Amino acid sequence: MKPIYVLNGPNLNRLGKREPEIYGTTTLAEIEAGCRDAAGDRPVEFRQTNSEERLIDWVHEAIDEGAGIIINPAAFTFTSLALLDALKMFKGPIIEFHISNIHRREPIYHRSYVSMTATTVMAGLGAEGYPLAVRAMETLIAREVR
Ligand code: DHK
Repeated sequence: MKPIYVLNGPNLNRLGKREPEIYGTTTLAEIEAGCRDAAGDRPVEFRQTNSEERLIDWVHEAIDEGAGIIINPAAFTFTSLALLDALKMFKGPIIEFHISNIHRREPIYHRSYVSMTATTVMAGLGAEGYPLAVRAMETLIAREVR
């Protein structure tokens, strides 16, 4: 069974302490545990980086090895054409995930490059939304949706 890649971008390693009024107090380790629990038998590659290059390298890896990508690109959502170009090459379903509702925040957080290729977008559910994204991904994989 091919793994689901759960990829997290810059500053998300600070979850738990970072702007709790926006991102809550759940840590990335707790989010990872929730994703693995929700995935059941499905293998999960759960990663975080503050590096755009590394994030793109993991998307390339998922192109060859993965069944689906759940990605919280964080600030790269609004800046990286390179990340968009990488995701465009992925043949499986892509869930763009944001802990906060980016559309209810400052205008700089409104225009997502990733949304131009993502299968679907989940935003504003808090950290508790990650396991829901894993379950949603399983249905997208079963339906072979891109
Ligand atoms: C996380 C970030 O780091 C911000 O740059 C995004 C996103 C929102 C989140 O809600 O998970 O704007």
